Formats: sequence, C-alpha cells, structure tokens
Amino acid sequence: MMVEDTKTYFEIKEQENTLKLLEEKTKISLQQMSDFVKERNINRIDFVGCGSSYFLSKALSFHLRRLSGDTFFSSYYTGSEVMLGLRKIPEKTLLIGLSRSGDSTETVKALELAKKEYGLFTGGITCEKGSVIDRNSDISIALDFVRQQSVVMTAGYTATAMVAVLFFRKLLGMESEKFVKAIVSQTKKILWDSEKIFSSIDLKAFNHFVFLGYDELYRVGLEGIIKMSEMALSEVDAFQTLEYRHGPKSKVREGSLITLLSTEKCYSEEKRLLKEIQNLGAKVLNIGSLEIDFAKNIIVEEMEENGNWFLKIIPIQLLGLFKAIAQNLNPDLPKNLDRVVKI
Ligand code: F1P
Repeated sequence: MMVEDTKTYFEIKEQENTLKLLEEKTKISLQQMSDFVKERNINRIDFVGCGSSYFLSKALSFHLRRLSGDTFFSSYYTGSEVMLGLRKIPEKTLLIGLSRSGDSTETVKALELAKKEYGLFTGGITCEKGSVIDRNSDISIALDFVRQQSVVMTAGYTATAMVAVLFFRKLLGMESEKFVKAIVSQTKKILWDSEKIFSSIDLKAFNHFVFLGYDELYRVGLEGIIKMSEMALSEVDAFQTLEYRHGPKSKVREGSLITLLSTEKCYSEEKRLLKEIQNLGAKVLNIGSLEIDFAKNIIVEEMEENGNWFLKIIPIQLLGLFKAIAQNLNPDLPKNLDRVVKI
C-alpha cells in the first residue's frame, strides 16, 4: 500500500483548502457565538471532549487564556470526568463541547449534565451538522464542509482549532484577515516540507517517537501520542522539553526519533537538550522558525502569541501516516478503533 492510496492522506492534504474556506464559511456562526458570550457577560469558557477533541480542549483553553491575558478564565475536561460527576463547573460558564462526530456519548452526556444539573451555558463545535451536540447546545458551530471519512481525526483537529481561535479573536477584538492569510500560506508550506522529509527517511528504523515542546505546543505533542498510536501502533511519549532530562531520557535508544516543537524564546536551551539526546543515539527533528544545524528541520515561521500552534500537528499527522505505511499498516483502518465511541 502507498501513502497516496489512503483516505487519510487526502484528508491531511485537504487541510490547505479547508483552512482557506473556513473563515468565509463560518462568518455568521462566529459572530453569533461571540455575541452570545458578550450579551451574557460570560467571562469563563471551558472546553470538553474525548480523544483528539480532549487534547484540543487542553490547547484551546491555554490559548484563550494567553490571548485574553487571563481576562477570560478557561479550563478543560474529558467528557467522562464531567459525565461521571467528578468535576463541578461554576455557574455562568460557557462549556463548549468539541466533537468531530458531535455524537461521542461522554461529551454529549457532559453537556447534558452541565445544562440540567449545573445550569451552565453550553456550546458545540463539531464537523457534523444536525448531530446531537449541534442540536442540543445553546450555541453551536458546525463545520460541515470538512472532509472526514477517516477514523483518525486530522482535518477535523485543525479546522476545529482554527474556528475556535477565530472565535477568540472576534471576542477579543483582534484582527483576523492577516491571520487567516498567514495560516493558509503556512499550511501549504508545512504540508510540502513535511512530505518531502518523511518520504526521504526510512521510518522502519524507528520504534520510539517523542514530541517535546511548551505551552500549546506541548498540547500538540500530546495529540501526537494519539496520532502515532492510532495509525502506526508506535511507542510514543510527549513532555515539556526540559522535563525530558528528568527520567524519560532513560528510554532514548538508536530507534528513537525525537521531535522538538521549538520556539524562539526557548531556542538555546531546547537546542542544548536536543544535542544531548542526539548524543545518546537518537535521531532528531526540529519543527520551528530557527534552524538547528545538527537536526532535520521543518521551518515554520513563528507568529505572534503562538498563533499558528495548531498547524504544527500537520507534520506529526504525516509522520504517523508514513510510519503506518512503512509498517504495512492501513491507516484508514486503525486497530480496535471506531470513528465514534458510543457507550
Ligand atoms: C473523539 C474520538 C477521536 C478518536 C477515535 C474515537 O471523537 O476519541 O478523537 O480518533 O476515533 O473518537 P469525537 O468526539 O471528536 O467525534
């Protein structure tokens, strides 16, 4: 099987187009969601989801606090911890359920409980118009133009991330036109550069993958755990970069591929760590704006306030896909998995 024979490949590639269309397609819903928050004087927006949608909740919550300078409070949960009554969320919170299918039982039930028991406002961002979450939320954005036939979530992640970020920017009165243009042109470059790199590496040689980064990028690394597990059944870890010295580096070996999601602010310390790991026998890859001379590099210009964090999952999606093919696995049919978990 070749990479090009898979649906997952086309969904990953399609992201360029999806992100280009996104703002135009969601203009009205974005305005409505932002008005909803303003009219009710909401100052806390929490996120809930399962799987990739949970890791996205974590990243979006962090990003909202960053963009708003903490004028908005935000937290995040798995669908199950809310469904099981393990979390009490304060009144006047808008709890946004993220779900590609709009139908994952735990997220659906979390939102139901939030509304009925805690009296919260509920929101949804989903790729399925008319799904339970889309129908039952007080305010919802449906990204029904996002192609998503695969079990593994790829375009659904970046589209949901981008629409949520556009919502934050609208709410906070930030400009979006230049932002969207930059995102679209970077997506194209990232897709191109990543494919070039991963088609030139013998991925059979690796049996251990690690993603390192800070802030939103650490959360992207966590999503990387899901991608490498689902598609390639690989051993995979994610840590805040310098945390890697504090125990996890024991696992470094010749078959390790360590990916650093670097930032300019932390560049010199992150680079030092990467060298240390390379000296232990690992191969190293850097995704960031500044090149690291001893590593493979995917160069992505840095944006203000870490604005393009969600695009950095794209190389990782492609890594999972190429690794799956190298292992003779079909990424369209991940082992033991269904598209939606209904319990
Ligand atoms: C959540 C999810 C996916 C995962 C898997 C099962 O789905 O955990 O992230 O890839 O296929 O479901 P959703 O609530 O976003 O539809």
